[in-house]
Amino acid sequence: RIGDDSDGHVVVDTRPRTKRPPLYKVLLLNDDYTPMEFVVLILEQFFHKTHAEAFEIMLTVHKKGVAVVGVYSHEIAETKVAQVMDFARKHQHPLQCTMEKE
Ligand code: NFA
Repeated sequence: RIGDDSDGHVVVDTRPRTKRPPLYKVLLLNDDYTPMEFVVLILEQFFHKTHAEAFEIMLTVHKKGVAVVGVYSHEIAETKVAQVMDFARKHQHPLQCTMEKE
């Protein structure tokens, strides 16, 4: 950090800084048409959830409207969103998947 002391001298912070990249939440959104089993399949296939975990998360989305299904780097989150959106489109389901900075 750079500032100025009382005599007007520039103060430079020389502490080592570790820079962690931001993380992104991947969100699944509820809709009225996508079959529950299809959502469970997506959570198993693309997010490596067990069947019980996948079912629980699917029910949370169904009841609350949205749930975080994973937290990843920007590149991995983008890939997950694209995989889900492509798979849903291929099966003609309106399922929506998005990401947001944590
Ligand atoms: N609400 C959907 C249904 O009743 C199920 C669903 C759950 C859809 C989670 C999208 C996400 N068939």
